[in-house]
Amino acid sequence: MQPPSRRDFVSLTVTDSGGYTNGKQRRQSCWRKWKQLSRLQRSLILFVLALLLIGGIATYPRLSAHSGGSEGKQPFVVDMKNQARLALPEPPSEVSVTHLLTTSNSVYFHMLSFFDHSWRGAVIEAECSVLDLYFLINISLSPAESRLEAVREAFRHAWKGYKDFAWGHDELKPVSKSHSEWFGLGLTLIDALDTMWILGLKEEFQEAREWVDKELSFNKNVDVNLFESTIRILGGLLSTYHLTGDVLFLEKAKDIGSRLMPAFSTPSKIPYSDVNIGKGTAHPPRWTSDSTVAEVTSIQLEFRELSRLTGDPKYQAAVMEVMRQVHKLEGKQDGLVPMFINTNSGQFTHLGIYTLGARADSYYEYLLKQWIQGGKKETELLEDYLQAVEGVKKNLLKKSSPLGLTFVGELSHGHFSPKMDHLVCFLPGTLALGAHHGLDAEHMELAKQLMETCYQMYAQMETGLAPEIAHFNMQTGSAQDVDVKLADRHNLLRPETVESLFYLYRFTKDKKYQNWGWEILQSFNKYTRVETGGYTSINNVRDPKNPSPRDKMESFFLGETLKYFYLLFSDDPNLVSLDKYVFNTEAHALPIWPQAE
Ligand code: DMJ
Repeated sequence: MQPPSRRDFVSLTVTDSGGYTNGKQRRQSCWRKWKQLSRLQRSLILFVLALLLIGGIATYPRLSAHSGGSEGKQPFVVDMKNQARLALPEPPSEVSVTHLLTTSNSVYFHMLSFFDHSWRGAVIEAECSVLDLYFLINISLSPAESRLEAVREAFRHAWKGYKDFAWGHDELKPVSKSHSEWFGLGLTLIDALDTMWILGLKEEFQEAREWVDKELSFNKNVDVNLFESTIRILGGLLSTYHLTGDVLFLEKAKDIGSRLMPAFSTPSKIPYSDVNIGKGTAHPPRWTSDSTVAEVTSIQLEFRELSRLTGDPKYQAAVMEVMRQVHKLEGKQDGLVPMFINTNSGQFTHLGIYTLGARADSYYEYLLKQWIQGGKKETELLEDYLQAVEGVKKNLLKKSSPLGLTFVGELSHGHFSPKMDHLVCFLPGTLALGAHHGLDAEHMELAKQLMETCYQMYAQMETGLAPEIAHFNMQTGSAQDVDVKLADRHNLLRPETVESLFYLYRFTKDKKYQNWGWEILQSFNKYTRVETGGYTSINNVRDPKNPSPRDKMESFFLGETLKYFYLLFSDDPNLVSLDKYVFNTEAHALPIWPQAE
């Protein structure tokens, strides 16, 4: 057994090297060791074993029931707060009584916290007789490792639900143990591919690869949304290709990419929202000829990369034409764009409403990220981004009461509304990324302020989970900064805050960002985890007694939220280096183009 890596990491095991069942030999060896100990040592051990036995017996049935039955004698750690079970890779194989003796104070300390359920990482595997008792206390996982393992465990749990009830379909409905179809293309599976790779879940990845190889076909008479299928499917396949080097994913990416191209055949060259990938036809939604600004300006990273990989410039040309037109359009306010654009005229419509939330959000994100992707040479993109940040500062930033949180509101025909979508929480991360790539240090200061606000959108809710939309109080004397309207109380397992926490932690190394993320992960586990597998979006973040499951696990929970949790808890700056990759708006990593090009 390895010595504990920290004083408070103690292992007490009574085992043998050959397994768990050869009682006689082990008993003899333990008995010999036992007799060599002093009376004080024996009393101490007996005292701790008695405590462990009581705690283990009291806790085991509940934990075992929660975790869905027995896995034989495979040791496992239990995260007491989340009631989650983390399997240990290898059974320990040595007696380590000395560790107990030399660090008995910390053992005692941990036993206390174990009993009041505040310590995450107690042990649990008890058998009948004292000498057969097999206890493992804490295990040598460092806090960082155990957080990473908790994310892997959450992913496995989500994946189990998807595998059992929704395999090959778009989304899991974890409560009804069924699935829903959007495009009929295995959306969750594709969105999750690179997450599995990054988390090191090789078996799960191989199964999914097998499905992509054998089952995934884009030759289907289905309408897909251009933006959603670009960011999730094309982005997911390209990212997985880059991380793994497996050309299967590149071939699939080329296939879907070329099938999406009919969307650009419009009078204005501003693409339609929907494409039939089987028939090769495209159309706007039934009720309008408008497209959403965020949608037509957040497909560029993926199509540009497809051109670079295939050597065919048509993909890049189509999406850059959109950027060229949007760059010079009338109707912006200080760099802020309206939410709609017409596919016939190529003009903005519904002028006068400005938001960093739904329908505009990723326009701003992709200005910066395209500039980074292309090696920081495309100055128009940078200019538009910098102007937009100034536009946000001038028109949309205000402070709340009582905490004085900086938030981003909305402007409607000159009227300010203190409404902030959770979607806006991508902004701290994007601002921090820009500062990392050499933009004004003030951007980082603003990023930090907004990060605190996004965290408070979670912390001030009774479940610890943010609502879809928050309204900020600005009157002095308000009791709370964040108000939530009845219709806005849902949480869809969205990633934006965790995403920004990841960027902020990467660049500042301030542990508070990891700790905030840890709190959020625990809240997800407490209120959205479905026992039989999967996580569900919920209707009411203000009612911990009845958060009211909506019975849907969005693909971005696996594609983005869990991936960003993992990256947040990792201290390795080279785990998807931000100097080599840029994440698309669905958290799929695309390479920053080599400078020589
Ligand atoms: C994801 O599909 C993407 O992050 C997109 O940019 C916004 N909406 C969801 C997640 O909230």
